Amino acid sequence: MPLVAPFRTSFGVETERDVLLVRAATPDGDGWGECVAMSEPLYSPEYADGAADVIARFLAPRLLAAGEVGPLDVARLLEPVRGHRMAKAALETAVLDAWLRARDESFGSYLGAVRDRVPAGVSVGIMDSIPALIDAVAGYLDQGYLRIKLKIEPGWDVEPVRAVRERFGSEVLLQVDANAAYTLADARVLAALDDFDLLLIEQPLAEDDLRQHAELARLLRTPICLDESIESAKDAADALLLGACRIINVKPGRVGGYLEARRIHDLAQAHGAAVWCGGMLETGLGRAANVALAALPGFTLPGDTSASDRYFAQDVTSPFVLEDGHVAVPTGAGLGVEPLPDVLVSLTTSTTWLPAG
Ligand code: SMG
Ligand code: MG
Repeated sequence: MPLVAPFRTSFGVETERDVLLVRAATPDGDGWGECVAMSEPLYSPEYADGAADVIARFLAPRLLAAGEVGPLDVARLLEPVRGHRMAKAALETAVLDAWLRARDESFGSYLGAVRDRVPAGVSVGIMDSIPALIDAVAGYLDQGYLRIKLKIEPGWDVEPVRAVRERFGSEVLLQVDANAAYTLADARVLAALDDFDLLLIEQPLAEDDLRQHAELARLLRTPICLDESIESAKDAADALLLGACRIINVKPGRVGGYLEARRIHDLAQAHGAAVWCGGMLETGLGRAANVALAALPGFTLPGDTSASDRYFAQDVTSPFVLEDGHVAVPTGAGLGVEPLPDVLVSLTTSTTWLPAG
């Protein structure tokens, strides 16, 4: 799916989204899960073709051999396979969606949503120039986005943040995301961001640098938020207790599914830490579940849950739209959205059916 504009981060440029969808066909009806792995293993080790392979060869066969499988069984059945959380999450989501649709219950209701709409933030890529960045941010603020996240990397950090603060004022909710592009040796540059009253700095150091994040946290006033480092509720507990972060970006794909994501929410709430819902350039299918999750009570910061038109001219589902800076939580059964059949057909490049038995 072509993106409406290139999206540049510290690890690369995305111009299109290579989407892997899982459809669980059950006697009670279908369910859908979107795998958030990117086409290349740059954000994390998983990538879309690899996820399709591990699903077809190792994960789906375990579910298909297990007979009757409910959503609470999936993680346990897939546990012997190491890693591949994004692939596992897509399977669990598809099973959960089919199960909820059969029970006529929505994702939001099942997960424990307490709101019918969620505040929307937007993630703004690294640009070629500061004027181009200012134009992009102005466009998003005009549309009503309630929080701006700037992607940063060494050489594109203090100046763009200063420019956005100077142009749009101190009221704008502003945060940055480094996607692991710095080391502890950059602590002085990162501390210079303290002047700009940011909500948080996301994943400044490498994903396996929990101890270094704890050290960095002592040198900064701006709260550290972890994304790539948190692959499970166990990681979240370690990070919070170590002082490696005060805030967690919850991405269900990164942690193996919505049930583990909810555990991180519960744990963070008990710990008094804020969480927010991240994004992986999802289609409407993944977005529907993310928006439902973001409606849980502990999601106290706006998420990267933008409207469909921030990503795609034509979404796979009917589009999520921004209303008054918010996105509505779907209320229909399961995800509450379906793939539009013609759009799905026109975008599909390959399909693999894995029969039961
Ligand atoms: O879905 O709006 C979105 C993208 C949000 O910045 C975003 N995601 O590290 O948080 C992150 C990145 C990961 C994907 S970048 C291609
Ligand atoms: Mg991030």
